[in-house]
Amino acid sequence: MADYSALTATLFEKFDTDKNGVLKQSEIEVFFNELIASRSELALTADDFEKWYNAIDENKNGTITPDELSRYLSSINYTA
Ligand SMILES: [Ca+2]
Ligand SMILES: [Ca+2]
Repeated sequence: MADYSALTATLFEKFDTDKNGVLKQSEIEVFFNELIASRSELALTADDFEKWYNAIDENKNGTITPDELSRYLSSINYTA
């Protein structure tokens, strides 16, 4: 499995605007919109956001940690 830690750190640098180390929905929604635009094979639409977010938020505590995001990036073979 590829190492997504550097990529995850880059994405947190970009999207964790309040710098608290986790991503809330409003922060990662920007990334979601980029995925809709750039990864058509994921077949995502704006309506899927809630479902998509909950799928990444494995422990369902309402925020995305670097570990959770890293596993998601791996699952879709994300490349920057
Ligand atoms: Ca944050
Ligand atoms: Ca979580």
